[in-house]
Amino acid sequence: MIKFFYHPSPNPAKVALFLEEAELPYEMVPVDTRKGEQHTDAFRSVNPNGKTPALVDGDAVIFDSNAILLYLAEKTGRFLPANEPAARGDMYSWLMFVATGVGPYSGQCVHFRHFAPEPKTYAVNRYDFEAWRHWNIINDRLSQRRYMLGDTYTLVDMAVWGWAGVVPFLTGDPEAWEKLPHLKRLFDEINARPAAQRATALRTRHAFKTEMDEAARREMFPQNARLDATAS
Ligand SMILES: N[C@@H](CCC(=O)N[C@@H](CS)C(=O)NCC(=O)O)C(=O)O
Repeated sequence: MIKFFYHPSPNPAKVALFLEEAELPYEMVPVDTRKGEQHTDAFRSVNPNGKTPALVDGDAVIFDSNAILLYLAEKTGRFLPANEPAARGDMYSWLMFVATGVGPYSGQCVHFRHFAPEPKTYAVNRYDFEAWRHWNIINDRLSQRRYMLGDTYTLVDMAVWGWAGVVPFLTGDPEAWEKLPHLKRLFDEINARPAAQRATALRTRHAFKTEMDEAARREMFPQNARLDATAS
């Protein structure tokens, strides 16, 4: 049975959605990152990068959410576009756009807006700008087609869905959804799918730590130890 190393956050969410859409049997293995479980030797032997999600499927070990989506799509032959160069080219481009742009800029936007110490005006301005720029590109694309790759729901929509859920939080803008109506339309459509509801419910299957207290900050932001050492 597939082992799915999970934390209730955007990158694992996309993988949960794929597993549920494909109705693949899996065992959810909680990795409580606010308690530092991503730093254990056991988890590092699965994902040397020490982040969720990760997957073990027999002798295949896969980490990084978008790599896992591709792995599962190839394994099942599902949620992929047509097997011809133009369609596959589109898929790789948009999947990597989410992997290398949407995810990292959104994540840094959350970090600097909500968790970084002052002064942070420069960093918030940069990451807010880049996050909006990426989300607007997705919104524009979705203004012309139902799904990211056209008429068919694919793994790229799942990748987008994982991060879309935190758009109001990461932008800090209560009107974010009004500004991204086409993204909101896709987000609502996917949320209404039974698989998305099961994927979302996964977060309630384990009592994950929710407080971002000092101990959680130490585990999540280990770089701060260097600042403390410099200050003392
Ligand atoms: N590129 C990785 C990023 C993974 C990632 O940043 N995961 C977050 C949850 S969304 C995490 O586990 N954070 C814990 C930490 O940074 O210590 C992916 O797409 O899977």
